[in-house]
Amino acid sequence: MRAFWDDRQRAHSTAAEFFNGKLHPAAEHSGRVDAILAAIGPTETPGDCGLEPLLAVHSALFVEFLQSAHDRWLEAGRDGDAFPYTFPVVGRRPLDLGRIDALLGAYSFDTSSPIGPGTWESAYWSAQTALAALRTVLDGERSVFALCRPPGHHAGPDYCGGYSYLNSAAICAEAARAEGRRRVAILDVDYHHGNGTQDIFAGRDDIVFASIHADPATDYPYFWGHADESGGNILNLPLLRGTDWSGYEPALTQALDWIERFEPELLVVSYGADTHEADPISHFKLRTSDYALMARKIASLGLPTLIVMEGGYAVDALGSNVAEFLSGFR
Ligand code: SP5
Ligand code: ZN
Repeated sequence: MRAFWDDRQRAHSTAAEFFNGKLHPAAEHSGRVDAILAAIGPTETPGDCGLEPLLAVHSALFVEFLQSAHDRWLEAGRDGDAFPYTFPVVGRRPLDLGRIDALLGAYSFDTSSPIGPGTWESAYWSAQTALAALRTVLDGERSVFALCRPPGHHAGPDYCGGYSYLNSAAICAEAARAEGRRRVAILDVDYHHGNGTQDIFAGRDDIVFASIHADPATDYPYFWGHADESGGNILNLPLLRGTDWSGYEPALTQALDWIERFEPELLVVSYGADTHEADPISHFKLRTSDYALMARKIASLGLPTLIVMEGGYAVDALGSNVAEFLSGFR
């Protein structure tokens, strides 16, 4: 399968994330990519589609924030990565000026996505990687892999979080609409609910979003992904911790049937390998060989398919998990 990747996606190299009352080494690091590249063979470098497709999904103020946040952090006399600490739970004022701490809180929903000196560069090229892969699918390739990193599905119209800054899957779904594909489906099989993608597309009649993920009653991102958020163009299928392939497969069947009834012209898959049994921050029990089964079921829809990399933190298993998934599309 053709695959896209850009080395500028390595520039994002934040040291830590904050949860359970302390800093932990960042789970989302470029070692993940080394494992995947070693397992999937050669990749192609994307061209540059510019800011326009990004701005079709994300607000201009948010994009300006991502571009300038770390410089403003340094100008404020700080060092290291820019971290939010004040969150406006009662509503956000439109912030185009002002203190970096206010901006960080206004445009983030958690403390797992600090902004370092290379964050914008990597997020930008992660999105461009996805757009380049999309181009080849629109031009007739059956299925193509975009090795996106940092991931994207937690990033909303004007917020980052969950290691995500720009929502590559959403950017591609919207770009495909702009290119004349009338109906686009997004299937999110990362362990965590794709809250950003849901927020970007809720209420649309031309783009549908189906997500299979850990029940937000027990798992991040907690405030999105509950079954009762389903309706219209959204389908959420939360599953209990401990779910293995026997529990996962029926949910996948349900999601694929739902997608098929929509008769999409393109499928975008947000693929996270953090459903694997060895994942250090997740609690499903999928095995490496299950990813080929998952992929074969998805491929049986017979749709042009763009595969976008999201999470997956068991680095030792990550290369095989991704390769196994891609093998199911052959
Ligand atoms: C793209 C993606 O997979 N983002 C996931 C972000 C999850 N960050 C929340 C980390 C909280 C982890 N709690 C872990 C407990 C480990 N025992
Ligand atoms: Zn995840």
